[in-house]
Amino acid sequence: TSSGLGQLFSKDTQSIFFNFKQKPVQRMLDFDFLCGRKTPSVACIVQPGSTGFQKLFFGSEEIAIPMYPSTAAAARKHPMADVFVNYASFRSAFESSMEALEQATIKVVAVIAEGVPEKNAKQLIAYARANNKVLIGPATVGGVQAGAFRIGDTAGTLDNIIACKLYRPGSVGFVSKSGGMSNELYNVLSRATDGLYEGIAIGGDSFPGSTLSDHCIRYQNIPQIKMIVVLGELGGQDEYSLVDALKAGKVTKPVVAWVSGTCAKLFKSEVQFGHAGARSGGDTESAQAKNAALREAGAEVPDSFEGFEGAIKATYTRHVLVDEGVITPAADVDVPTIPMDLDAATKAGKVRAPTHVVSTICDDRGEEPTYYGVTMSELITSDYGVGDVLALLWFKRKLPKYATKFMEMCVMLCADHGPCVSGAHNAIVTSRAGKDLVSCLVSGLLTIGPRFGGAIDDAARCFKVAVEQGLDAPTFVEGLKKQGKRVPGIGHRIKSKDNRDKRVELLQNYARKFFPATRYLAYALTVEEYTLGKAANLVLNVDGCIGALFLDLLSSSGAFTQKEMDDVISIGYLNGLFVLARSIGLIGHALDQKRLQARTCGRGPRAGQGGRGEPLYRHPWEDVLYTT
Ligand code: Q5B
Repeated sequence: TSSGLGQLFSKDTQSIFFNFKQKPVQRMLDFDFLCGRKTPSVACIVQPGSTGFQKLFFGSEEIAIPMYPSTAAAARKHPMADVFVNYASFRSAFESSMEALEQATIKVVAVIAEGVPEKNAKQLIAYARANNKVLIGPATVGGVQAGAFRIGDTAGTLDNIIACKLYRPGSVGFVSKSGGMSNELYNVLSRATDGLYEGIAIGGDSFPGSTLSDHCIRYQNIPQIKMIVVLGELGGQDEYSLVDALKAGKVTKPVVAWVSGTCAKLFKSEVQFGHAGARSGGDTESAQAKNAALREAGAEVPDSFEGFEGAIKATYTRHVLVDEGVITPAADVDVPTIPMDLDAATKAGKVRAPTHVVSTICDDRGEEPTYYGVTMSELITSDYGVGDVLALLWFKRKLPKYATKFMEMCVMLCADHGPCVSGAHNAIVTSRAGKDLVSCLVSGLLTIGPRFGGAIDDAARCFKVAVEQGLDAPTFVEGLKKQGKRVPGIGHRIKSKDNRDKRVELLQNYARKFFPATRYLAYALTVEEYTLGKAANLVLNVDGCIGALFLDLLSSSGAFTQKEMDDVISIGYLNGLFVLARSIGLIGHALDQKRLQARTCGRGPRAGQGGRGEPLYRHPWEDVLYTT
């Protein structure tokens, strides 16, 4: 048993923290700093499947705490860390605690999870006792040695810790079942005595890893503890082991005790309080019976919880300790100020910091995300389409249905134009090089530019200026020629006067039917008429058509001011339509290559390339003119 044990913790104690939770680890480190510890009390973190480190604060300094995938690895690297703080869920608390108990270097295991099956708790208890280890919990907040070491969230906020003077040791050993009530009692002890030396919450389960008497007997062995305070509760028989220890003289230091739950007698039927073990059972399990037994065994037991503080104070001062010189009350020390986390300080209105990012198009913080104020539910129930989403996220407004339908048409018609265009070719070559989908997509997208697919914005810019300046087509085209520039939106590698681009025809027809005006399109067609006089392939291409029609949409829909229209064109929104659309096709081409089964290629079987999909692409020598 742990009865032969004394101190569990010191100012040098280090722990292994299982299942990283940022807040409790940071709280342990903040406590360290408050106590003036030189080393952090968390030596490392165990996070199954992870390695590396976690960044946390030790005072105002940022430190990196190493992370290991298993407790065995952590214990090997940190043999001095003899406390295991287990924040695993109730589902994995048993396995992880057992693994910790099996490590020779780990002496104390605190299991925070509630709801650990009693069968598993009993196995852990049996193993711990057989191996002279201390198990705290399950269902515990943990424990604290004032001025030295804190388990997880024990004792609550830093304000509470400072108010209760837990940053320096007092003379009282405290043990309770409840973690929440421990906080209350640390407060009481700071008022009624020179404060806590060590406090343990054994947890509220029916089978706690260590018992009230285990810790009282341990406190008997710790010279700095001059008196013991115990807070039990109804249910179970644990308090009777303390009665026995008192009667057997194993605990001779003054004990002030109270067993809460006396009100259970007022209920006609059995009652269960917050803890799994806190239910009124047989008579001996009642708070009244246990209080009487403790009183009879020599503990100081008040008549009610209200009298508890008075009883503690009386024992501390008059009856036993200060008056008889057993205790020289602990002197107070200055506590360092722990810098507040920026988050907390901001929430409390104590600091203001400029934001680094501004976002005006969406919000994902509320109950449901919104696109420019429109909730996901509205998007779905009101039959919005991709064009409406583009209107909200790109143009920050709702647009009429004919406009959003037009954008959807652009996306649909530009989604693909065969495997031979530069974007698709790149995606195919990349896919055949065994690269991942995103690499294939990106390599294809990177070909989009002034020659391929990315001429929409420039076409819109040029047609806009030409119309605003009243330039006729010849002046416009020849003006660009003088500058050595091609007309954006004009010309195609395979389309021509006699082989028209169906996409351009479909878009024009739609706009003529639904747009309030199509004067920019009309202008672009005069340009086409002129350039076709030079060469048959100098047609208005899909980029030029979309550019001209978007000018019509912006200027005639009534949804944009002149300034907004100017912004859309000068910023360059419109190539986005081609990028978005062609991503669909590029992904298709990349997947297509990967899906194709291994086959025999021109130069014999595809040996040594492994896996499915088309083989690595190599351009044929015959197709290269070597001129070196
Ligand atoms: N010339 C598109 O040229 C292409 C001229 C011109 C004045 C022009 C060319 C061009 C402007 C950019 C543009 C979007 C490179 C095209 C698209 C998406 C796609 C693609 C697909 C899909 C084709 C021959 C003679 C030369 C040139 C002159 C050519 N264009 N003059 N203005 N715009 N257009 N891009 O056929 O005197 O002999 O020196 O840059 O709008 O990308 O399907 O493939 O969906 O994926 O290679 O539809 O037009 O002609 O370069 O041999 O030039 O015509 O100056 O004159 P070509 P080149 P000269 S849509």
